[in-house]
Amino acid sequence: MEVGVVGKPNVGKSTLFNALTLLDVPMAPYPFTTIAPHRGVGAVRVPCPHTEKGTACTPGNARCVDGTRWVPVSLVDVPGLVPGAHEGKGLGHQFLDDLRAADGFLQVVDASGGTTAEGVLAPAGSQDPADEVRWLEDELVAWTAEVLGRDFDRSARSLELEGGKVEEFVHARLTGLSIPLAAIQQALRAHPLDRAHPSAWTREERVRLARTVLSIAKPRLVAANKCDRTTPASTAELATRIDPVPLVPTCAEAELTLRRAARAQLVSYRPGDPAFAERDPAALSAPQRRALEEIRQILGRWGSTGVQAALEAMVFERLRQIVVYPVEDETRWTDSRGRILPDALLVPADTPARGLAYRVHTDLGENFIRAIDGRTHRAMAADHPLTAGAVVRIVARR
Ligand SMILES: Nc1nc2c(ncn2[C@@H]2O[C@H](COP(=O)(O)OP(=O)(O)OP(=O)(O)O)[C@@H](O)[C@H]2O)c(=O)[nH]1
Ligand SMILES: [Mg+2]
Repeated sequence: MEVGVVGKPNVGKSTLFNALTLLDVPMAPYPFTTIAPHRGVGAVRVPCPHTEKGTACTPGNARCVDGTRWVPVSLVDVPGLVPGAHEGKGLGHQFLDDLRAADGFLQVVDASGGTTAEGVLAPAGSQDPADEVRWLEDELVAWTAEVLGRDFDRSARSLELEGGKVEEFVHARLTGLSIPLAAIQQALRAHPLDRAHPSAWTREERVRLARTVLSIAKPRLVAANKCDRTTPASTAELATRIDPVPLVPTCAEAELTLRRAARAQLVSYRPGDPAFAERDPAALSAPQRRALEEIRQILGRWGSTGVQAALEAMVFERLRQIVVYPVEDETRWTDSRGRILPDALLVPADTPARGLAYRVHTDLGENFIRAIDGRTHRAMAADHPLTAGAVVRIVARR
């Protein structure tokens, strides 16, 4: 699973990415600071089931802090996108190709309306952030339609001659964009297209199809960034205007400052917290104290910096992921080496038990007999849908 951080230049994508990953990719107040994609790992929070057992866990892939598991999520920060990117404007094509593997897009906008479409700073309120939500979708659609349209007529005619399923044909055209076949089936059902004759589809019909495929397969969420320069009322109003794309107000700069200050042991702060505390006020310089005071006011007004909330809304609500815990002993919740709840895995909600088995190891999936619920100790069939926080033992033939 990978989340793409996208948007026009100079809105704070890299700042948000650095805050989530604690990496150090360049950030600057001008467009095209980022010229190549950066990949990193953030984390989302879930309550750790070890608290139900009253014993500590032995986390492997996802650390556990005070009963909260921080489950890793891959992120990619890409260069800013400008209108016309699908035709190669800005860093267009290269950028779009770097997003092929992304399962969803976290679009960062300058909610204060102080950045032009090309990423040049402008007076606050002079630009409408709703515009960039619209044209970014249009760019992504145009790019998808272009990928779909490559060699379309010739291959459509050969499909018509040789026979074959139209959804598989569309799926094959979009290979590499990691779009599940089910999403294409769903999109095709929503369109009155002549399924037997794709060669007769017009360009406009292909663009409409691409738009539906994207809306199903690549959910978006808007991070209304630079919220330190806006008000809750104007952000709420923006949210209604970009509906149905959901919005979370963020202040990436504040989150980055807090996480770095926490790393340097200057403050106690956990990502997503509504507050922080200076560890040793006497150790702070006057500018540091002023910066922290400003951040305290932002937290007071917004409840949090919103950065962690935005990633979690993306992963849990938009991408409908849940965290599950495969174990080998369903009573003690341990693996073969006695480690308690070693793995916390993100999987799509309602993943069948056998799907989790495959995720752990192909052999486990292929030799699946049944799964056992670690709480009720009941057996689950292969197609039993898993729910959030499930502790599951997979029983397989050896
Ligand atoms: N006021 C305010 N400024 C911010 C915030 N987040 C980022 N910035 C500033 O916005 C400018 C651009 O930040 P970047 O993270 O480099 O933006 P980007 O979207 O990655 O830009 P490109 O890579 O050029 O596309 C920097 O000067 C940041 O300090 C925020 O929440 N509030
Ligand atoms: Mg950048």
